[in-house]
Amino acid sequence: MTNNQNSKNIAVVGLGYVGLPLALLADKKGHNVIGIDQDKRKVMLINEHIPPFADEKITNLLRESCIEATTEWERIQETSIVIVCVPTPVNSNHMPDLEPLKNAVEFIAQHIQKKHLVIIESTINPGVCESVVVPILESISGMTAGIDFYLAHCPERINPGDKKWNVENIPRVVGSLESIGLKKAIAFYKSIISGEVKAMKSIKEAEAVKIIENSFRDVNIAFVNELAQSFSHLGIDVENVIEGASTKPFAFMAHHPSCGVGGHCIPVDPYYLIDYAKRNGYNHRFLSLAREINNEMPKFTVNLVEELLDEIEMPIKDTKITVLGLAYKPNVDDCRESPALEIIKELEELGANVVTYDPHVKNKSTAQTLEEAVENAYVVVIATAHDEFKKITPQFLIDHNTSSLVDGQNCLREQEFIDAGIMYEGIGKHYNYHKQHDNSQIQAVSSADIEHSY
Ligand code: SAJ
Repeated sequence: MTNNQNSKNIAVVGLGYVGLPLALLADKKGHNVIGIDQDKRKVMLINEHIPPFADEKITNLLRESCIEATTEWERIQETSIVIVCVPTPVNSNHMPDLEPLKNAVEFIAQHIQKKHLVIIESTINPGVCESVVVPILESISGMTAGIDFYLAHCPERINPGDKKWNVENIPRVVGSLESIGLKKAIAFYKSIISGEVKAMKSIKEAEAVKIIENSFRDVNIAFVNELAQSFSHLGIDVENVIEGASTKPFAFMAHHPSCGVGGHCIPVDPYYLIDYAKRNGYNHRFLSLAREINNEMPKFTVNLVEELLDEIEMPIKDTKITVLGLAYKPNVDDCRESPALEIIKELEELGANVVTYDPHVKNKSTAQTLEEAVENAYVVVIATAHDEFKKITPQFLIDHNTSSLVDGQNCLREQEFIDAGIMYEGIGKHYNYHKQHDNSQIQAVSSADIEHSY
């Protein structure tokens, strides 16, 4: 049997948050998996069954896995399917950066053989497979896509930290240049995935699915972030309004305002469509405006810090401000596009003495404990809703000589902090302390009142 007739041999290129779970799943389902990554340390760790990043499921699967990790592209020749899971970031001007994908495809093109199936899982805008990937594969391999080898796109849907949805049960969509590639790709995913595997009309439609999924999320987050900015002028608690709207059993989907939108998906993917459409004559005003609103949120958060300092007539220069959280979302160690980093940058540009602490990113934190971080801070900002921070009590702040809090994730019960004399600002929960003092004799409705008001 020639190498590439052995349909069990899979190469996964890129062993990060997307590629490693996929490689481990294919291995668990009986495929012979070769993982290819240019990071020698990551390759060494994986071959030692040591997880290269914090993830409980990965740690368990890696313990019993038989996958072989390597930096040698030649190993592709032993396989019949090559799956590309390399990053597709944006650069500092928010323009798509396809270099990692192009580099990987160039190496793959040197080693694919007849009947090879190449699957791109990296998130890309419509048109990339046909206008970027195919030309590279054909020009270097000398073969013709859809005839000598096959190409499909199955956008990744990994959700780091999700306890319910994982690489095995998340439904997938698959598109290809033609029917044989589509059938082969669907057969592969059905051999490892328990969720639905939907065949798309074309490879372009498959590319568009992931982009619109995440653009949908970005515009909905921008919607509530705009409400948060508006309601902070109107004395309306946006989270209470969202809770109220969520009682509608249909046609409403709750999203929540925050200090910003981070990660390698949501704040990135819309730019791929914006750029591609612009190059083809259409200007996505709505997607662009949503990105603009979400990118404003770190500055909006810093403005709340300045307002609290104004209340206590403290200048920001050389004043200790603590930022809790560096990661872009709760209970992960990933800081890509994290709004916390933007908040820190803005505060430092204003001359503040910024102290940071993230229990999941200790190597990048300036403080090594929560207590050390909070001690004598004039303002504490919660930038990430890690479980550890959701346990912070008013008394904890008081014990550490801190009296002002900006809850960038609206993750604490504000009334408890206000009742304890802590100056609290949330995102879209702005309290005008002047008005608060004037109305001090009016007892704010407490959550207890609400619970027992019937
Ligand atoms: N965020 C808000 N408000 C929200 C939801 C999120 O400000 O209502 C912020 C988060 O704080 C974070 C950023 O947006 O900084 C992204 O959060 P996310 O929950 O969307 O997490 P991601 O980036 O891991 O998104 C992934 C995506 N999955 C894939 O692309 C495969 C996304 O499609 C999922 O919807 C999302 O997980 C999810 O639902 O958890």
